[in-house]
Amino acid sequence: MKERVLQNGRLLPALEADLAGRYEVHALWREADPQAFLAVHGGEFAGYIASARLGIDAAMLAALPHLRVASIVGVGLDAVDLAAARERGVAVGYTPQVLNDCVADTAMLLLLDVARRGSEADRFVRRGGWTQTTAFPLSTSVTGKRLGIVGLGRIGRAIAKRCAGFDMEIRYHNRRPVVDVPYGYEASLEELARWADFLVVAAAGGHESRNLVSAAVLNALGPRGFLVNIARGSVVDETALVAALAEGRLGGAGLDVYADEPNVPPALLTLDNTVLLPHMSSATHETRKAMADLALANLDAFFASGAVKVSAL
Ligand code: 8YV
Repeated sequence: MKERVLQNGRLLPALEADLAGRYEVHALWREADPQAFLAVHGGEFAGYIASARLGIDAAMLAALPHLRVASIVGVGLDAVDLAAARERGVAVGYTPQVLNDCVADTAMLLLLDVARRGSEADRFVRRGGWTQTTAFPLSTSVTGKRLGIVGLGRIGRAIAKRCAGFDMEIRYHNRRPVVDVPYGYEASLEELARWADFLVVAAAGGHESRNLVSAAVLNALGPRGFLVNIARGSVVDETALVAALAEGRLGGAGLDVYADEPNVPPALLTLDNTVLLPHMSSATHETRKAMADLALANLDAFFASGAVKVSAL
């Protein structure tokens, strides 16, 4: 008999097809009233799968009383109630490592774009600006500049490696210093921002890092500094960020993530010193396939052996 798996939200079509081949999958997103469905059928599922964006919260765990395993497609666990899963004895798999390079590449895309005014220049050419005015304004060099990394985890390190190739001087802020890296540790995020030309946010989301990049940090980064965020919108005080950009207290921002996705603060849309992406840092064919394969392997391993391949607990 095939195990019953609840699928919350759309997934990559190839992953949906693989899941359907192995499990009896029910697509919760097809239900007109998901709560009513769960009230009647919640007890039928042993497995659950969702993107990191949807995760699994305490209410969902409670609605699935016989759940044994949750497979999260992604690395960020801010939408996963790990304590509640642990308490209920639910195994949680996720997909770290396989997306490090792709997310770090996106950090570089944003860093280079916002500094060199790439997207702004593209808009300038498209609206015929080149033929009407003498020159596009100068941009800011990247090579040899100072990079501050907020959160030197797996992705932060991949960003550092890339920036080292641009001869950048690298320092980082973490809750604790990392022992095996050649980069300087800065205990105060505000000091790191004061020192840095570019501040790249790669810290995990969740309540512990909420608004870590505060108004004071943004002011310290200053009118010639640039912020890049490929982590979670919640790590940055978004109201303070919008104000700092609008008032010229911050040089620019390259953002892939926002506090209330998919809603981007309207003020950001009107500013030329922002580069705005739709939370797509892991969204390449190659990386999404690797994430899908690992998410599937986590479910398969659990049902075969009682343990996921890569556990988040
Ligand atoms: C995706 C992500 O948004 O891995 C994460 O934590 O934020 C992204 O890779 C995603 O959840 C893919 O399913």
